[in-house]
Amino acid sequence: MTILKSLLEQKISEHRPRTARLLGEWSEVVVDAVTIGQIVGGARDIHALVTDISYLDPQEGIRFRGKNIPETFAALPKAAGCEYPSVEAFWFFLLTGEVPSLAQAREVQDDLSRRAAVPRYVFEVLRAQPEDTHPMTLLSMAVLCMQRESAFAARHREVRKTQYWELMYEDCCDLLARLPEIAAFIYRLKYRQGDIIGARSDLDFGANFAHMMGIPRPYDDVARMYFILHSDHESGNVSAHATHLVASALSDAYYSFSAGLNGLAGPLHGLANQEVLSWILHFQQTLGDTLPDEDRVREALWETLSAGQVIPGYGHAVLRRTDPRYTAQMEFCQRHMPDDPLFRLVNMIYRVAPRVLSEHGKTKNPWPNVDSHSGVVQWHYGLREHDFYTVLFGVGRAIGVLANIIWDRALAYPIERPKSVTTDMLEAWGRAG
Ligand code: CMX
Repeated sequence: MTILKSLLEQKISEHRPRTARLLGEWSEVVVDAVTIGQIVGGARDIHALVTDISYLDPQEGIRFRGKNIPETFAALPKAAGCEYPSVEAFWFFLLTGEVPSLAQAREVQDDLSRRAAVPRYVFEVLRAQPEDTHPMTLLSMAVLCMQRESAFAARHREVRKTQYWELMYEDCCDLLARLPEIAAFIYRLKYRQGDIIGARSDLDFGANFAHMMGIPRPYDDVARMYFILHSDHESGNVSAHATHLVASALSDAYYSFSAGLNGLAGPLHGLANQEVLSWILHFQQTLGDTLPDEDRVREALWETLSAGQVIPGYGHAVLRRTDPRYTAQMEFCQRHMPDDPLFRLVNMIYRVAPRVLSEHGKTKNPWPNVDSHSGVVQWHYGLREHDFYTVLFGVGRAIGVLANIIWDRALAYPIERPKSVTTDMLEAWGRAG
C-alpha cells in the first residue's frame, strides 16, 4: 500500500467518530434558518453541506485544508527548478491534510504514472465526434465512456460499506491520472490537426501535460499553478455540488465527475474564462494595439451592461473581495510577463470595472473572480483557442471534487435529497409573515 493510501486510511478512521458524534449527539442542533428568498434564489448561503477539503471565506477567499493560497504554495514541496509544487503533492495534501515530503510526492507521481494509460477506445470515441463539438463535451464524454472501467461499480456489492472508499479511491486515482493525456489529446486533435504527442512516464502531472500540449517551459509551472488554483472552492459551487450529488446516489467517480464537468461548462461557472477572453479580444479589436484609457474601458463596460449582459469574470456567489486566485495569477504575470499587452489591458479593466459595477448597482460583488485572469496567462504561452480554457479548469477541478467524493464514501454520507415546496406553500408562508 502506498504511504498516501495508508495515511488516508488512518485519517479516515480518526475522523469517523467525529461524524458519528455529530449525528448521534448533535443531530438536532439548529445551524441555519431558511428564508423564502434563499429557497427561490438558488439556495444562496444556506449552510447545508460539509467538507473538510476546502473552505471559502467571503472576504479572504479559499483555504485548502486550512491554508490560504500563498501558504499552500509555500508549504508544499517543489522539485528542483520548479516554481510551484506538483499536483501530486497537492493531491496528497487535499486527501490527508498533511504536507508530504518530496519523496512522498514522488511516490504519488509513480503511482499515478502506473495508472495513466488511457484506454484506446476513448480516443476512438473522441475522433468520432463532429469537428465542431465543444472541447468540454469531448472531455465529459471521455470521462463518461470510461465508466465501464469503474472498480466501484463492479465490486461495491462485494464489500462492506466501510470499504467503499477504497474502491472509490482506486477509481479517482485512475481517473485523475488519465486526465492530462485526455485533455492534451482533445487539444491537439482539435487545434493541431491531430498531431498527438505521446505521454512521458518520468514527468509529473504538470510537466507531462505541458509536454503533451507541446508548450515549452515555464508552461509546466503554469500548468501546476493553474490546476492547483482551480482545484476546489468548497462544496456549494455547481461543479463540486453536481459531482457530490451524483456520487451520493452511489454512482461511481466517472458518472459523478462527468456530471460535474457538465455543470462547469455553463457560462456562469467555468465557461466564464472562455467568455472573458472573447470579451477582451472583441474589445481589443476595436482599439488596435494601443492600451485604452480609463474612459474608453468604462464606456466598453457600460456597453456590455446596457446590452443586458454580465461582465464575465466579475462577481461571485460567495466572495465579496478580489478572488485570491485572481491575485495569484496576477503575481505570476508580474514576474513572468509584465509587458504583455493583454495583461496590461486586464489590469486596466481591474482599475475601472469594480467602480462601474458598483454604479450599476446590481451585483453583490463588483470584484474579479478567477476566470477574469486565467485566459491571459494561457494566451501568453500560445494557447489561444479559448474554447479550450474550461477543459483546463476541468482538469484542475478534478483534484478537488475527486478528493471530496473519496471522503464522502469514507464518511458514508447518505444520498442527498433536499425537500422542495410549491409556490402556493411559499405564498401562504409569505402572507403569514
Ligand atoms: N456583470 C453584470 N451583472 C452582474 C454580474 C456581472 N459580472 N454579476 C452579478 N450580476 C448581476 C446578476 O446577474 C444579478 O442580476 P439580476 O438580479 O438581474 O438577475 C444581480 O447582479 C445579483 O447577482 P449576485 O447576487 O451578485 O450574483 P449571483 O450569486 O446571482 O451570481 C455569478 C454569481 C458569478 C453567476 C455572477 O456574478 C455572474 O454572472 N458573473 C459573471 C460570470 C462569471 O464570471 N462567472 C464565473 C464565476 C466563477 C466561477 O464559478 O468560475
